[in-house]
Amino acid sequence: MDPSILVSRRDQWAEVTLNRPDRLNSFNEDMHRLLAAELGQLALDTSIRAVLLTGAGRGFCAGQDLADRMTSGPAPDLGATIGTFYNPLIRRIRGMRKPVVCAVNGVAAGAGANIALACDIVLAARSAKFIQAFAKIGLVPDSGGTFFLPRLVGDARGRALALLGEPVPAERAEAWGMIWKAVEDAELMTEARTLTAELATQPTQGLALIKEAFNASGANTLDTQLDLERDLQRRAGRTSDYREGLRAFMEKRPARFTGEA
Ligand code: T3D
Repeated sequence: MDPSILVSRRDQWAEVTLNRPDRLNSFNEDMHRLLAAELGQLALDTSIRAVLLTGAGRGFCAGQDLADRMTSGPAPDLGATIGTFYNPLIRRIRGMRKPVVCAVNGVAAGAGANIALACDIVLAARSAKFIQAFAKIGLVPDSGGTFFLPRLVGDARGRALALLGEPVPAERAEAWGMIWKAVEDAELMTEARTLTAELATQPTQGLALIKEAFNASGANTLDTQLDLERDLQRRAGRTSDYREGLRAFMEKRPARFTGEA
């Protein structure tokens, strides 16, 4: 049987594919464990400077595999799976000290939608759609949905999407600021790979500090955020990539960033 997570290492970046296409890449425990292990390795691997996440087949991810929840016994503790698998996944993506690009190749539903929204830059095929499917089965948006949605699209839209479970087509997701860009289906992977490869040549430490600033911004006051920016800039200013960026600018040549601290 094919592994439920595929990892392909390219030139300084890696492509991670959710690979249970017959179930629209919905998550079971095995897939969670594999993804956690692979992302953990990629996070530590300094030769990998950007990560692309996508799905195999016609969908990106339909969230939890609901077939695994059909039991005749006592109700499973969903809080336990959220705490064990989904929350660490979202923290892993947000906390990864390199950019994570998501190529949403088809429907992204339930936790699948919010895993996409947790990524740093989201591209979606024009035919893709985002569905907060939780309410339709009596659940609550998880995997950061109630955090990301109001911040990305505002409370009115976020709330309605969560309560109604209405699909948001990729073009509307772009227009609402939920994602970076909707692209032609046939161009999605080329565009996503080009973007990820480009990010992998950039000042990786500086990009990690930018992530850190944005991650903290939602909970900070302006004063706290200004102080954080000062501290992060101090760290950025000590990197070799900053020195290279300066030199390249002055010498009117393209910078050669190494991504080293
Ligand atoms: O449980 C916990 O641990 C708590 C955590 C929860 C996190 C969550 O994500 S809860 C939300 C779970 N997801 C959903 O509720 C979405 C369910 N799926 C759908 O609503 C629809 O499938 C889609 C809107 C995503 C796509 O619709 P469509 O018409 O394009 O495809 P389809 O025919 O419904 O699905 C294709 C196949 O995938 C189908 O199997 P079949 O009939 O060909 O054998 C379908 O059953 C299967 N599939 C789709 N989603 C899931 C799934 N199988 C298991 N689990 C799924 N989530």
